[in-house]
Amino acid sequence: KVLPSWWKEGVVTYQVYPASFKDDNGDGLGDLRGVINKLDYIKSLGVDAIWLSPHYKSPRVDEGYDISDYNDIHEPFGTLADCQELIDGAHARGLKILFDLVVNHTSDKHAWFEESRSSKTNPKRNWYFWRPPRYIDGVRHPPNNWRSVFGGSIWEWDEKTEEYYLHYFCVEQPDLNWENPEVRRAIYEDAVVFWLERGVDGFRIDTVNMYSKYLDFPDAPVVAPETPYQPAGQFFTNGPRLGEFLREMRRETFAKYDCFTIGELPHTPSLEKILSYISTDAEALDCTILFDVMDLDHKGGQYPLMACDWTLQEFKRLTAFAQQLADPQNKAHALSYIENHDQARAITRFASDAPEHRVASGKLIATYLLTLSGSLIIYEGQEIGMINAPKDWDITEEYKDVNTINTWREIQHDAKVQNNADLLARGKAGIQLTARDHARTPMQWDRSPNAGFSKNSKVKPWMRVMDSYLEGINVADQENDPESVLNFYRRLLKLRNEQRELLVLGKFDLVDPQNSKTMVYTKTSRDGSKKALVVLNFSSEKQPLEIPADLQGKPSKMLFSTLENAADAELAAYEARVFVF
Ligand code: TEU
Repeated sequence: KVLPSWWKEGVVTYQVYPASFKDDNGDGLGDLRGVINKLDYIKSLGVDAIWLSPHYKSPRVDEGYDISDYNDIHEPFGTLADCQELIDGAHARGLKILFDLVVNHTSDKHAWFEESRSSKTNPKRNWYFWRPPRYIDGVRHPPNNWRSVFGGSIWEWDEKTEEYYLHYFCVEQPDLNWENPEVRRAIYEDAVVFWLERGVDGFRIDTVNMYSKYLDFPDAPVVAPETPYQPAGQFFTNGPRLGEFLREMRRETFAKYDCFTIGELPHTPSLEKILSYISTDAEALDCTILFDVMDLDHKGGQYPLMACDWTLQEFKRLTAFAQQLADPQNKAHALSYIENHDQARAITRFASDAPEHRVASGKLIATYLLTLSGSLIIYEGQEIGMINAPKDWDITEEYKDVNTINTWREIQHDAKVQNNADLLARGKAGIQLTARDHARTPMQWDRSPNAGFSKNSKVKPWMRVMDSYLEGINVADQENDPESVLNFYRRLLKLRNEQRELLVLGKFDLVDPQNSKTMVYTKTSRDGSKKALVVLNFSSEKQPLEIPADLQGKPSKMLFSTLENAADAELAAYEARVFVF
């Protein structure tokens, strides 16, 4: 049966991170009632859908990506009834709503795992991966040398049953055994169909390419000889049975509903591989979250959050790569984003958060994202130009993410052992630039205490609020300012709809791949009759405006500039302009 598909021509989704969006009950943690009360605000932006990061029952070791019951709500966030009200409230406003599907792993407090770990003969023992130790010179070692995403071995020793269990992420996030058909059935029923039946319009699917494991768990090559565990992202992803699992999940669940699926595909650089999951022929996923642009400033290396130099040329090349997915001949669907709950703020990373450049940078980032073809995700706070936490925040005191805490502990330890002050300084700088915490500070609503995040002005929010709410980075101030980043997002989203042919569906072509200061591209309508020219100055210096040769002399109109008085042949610092031909 062919169902109508609301997302096929591209939709804009607003991501809500429930812990940090709006605290209605005054306990210092955001909640579902807070989201419900802000539905009109979300609608006013001009987006089509909401993606809600996990709100399920969870010990929140990894902020809800460790789920202990797929059919219940994290108590401080609200109840099942609140959740239904949120789904219905979104629908009443013409918004679709996507939930987060986290089924590579559960929490160690999930009833399935508690049974699994209870004895070697428990019927759920093989719902997770259990392995005996390997002994080297009589000493007990984990079955292989892979390093977990958040540090340490991927194997955790269980005293009671004397075996190791597998966890790619935290110790508290054991990996489910997708090889077992009973497990797959339970996942489909509990985590997927349960919510589709309640009206959810689809899922953003967490770490979707980790379901199928390389069951022999070979050792990874040693790239960091001074530590016992080695980065193994390549081995975590795209295992032999992945395509089969994804097709089965779609057949058994998604295909029966008119829903949209966005799957995270880390460590998947080849177009062919990506298309094997998301082309319409693949019948697996609808589109993907890629990581290449986001990893640019902290890729690889021994410590996860260590920053590295990046170039605008690479940024452009990777954007162009991802935009190929919007090309009809690939029979796929493109999805772009530049922020989410795992990413520090884009203004700080890719433009400038200096007070004199912030607003321009926020509009530059908006112009970049909102002129890309396909679907988009905008992350809460991005629309008001939120920036990274200030450098004077104490890491141990203010940063909460398990990834940051573990990484910082490791760096401090290694720096001490090696008497290496440079390592410590680089580690700190990396965290200040790229830690996930920067995206997780409370949303800045107005100028009242705690930026209006909590109903209770006396409460200490679960994460510190950034003082930048007093410097104009808050919703209320920006509502009243026609030139604010917030109103710019609104205008540009409207323009994107008016110019769908070019901005949503057009063919993307880079004009100046080698230029290290500006990013220039054209968007061509599918019938070839119209073109948009997007010009972005990613530098703090003026740059010449260069119209590509084939467009020179053709009649054109400037759709907008992010600057009030755009000078003809010169781009101001961080200015963005869009023309149509
Ligand atoms: O993240 C997927 C992922 O691959 C991470 O390794 C990501 O690169 C990392 O967060 C960077 O520090 C997803 C979720 O988005 C993330 O919040 C979860 O922590 C993770 O899965 C485990 O569920």
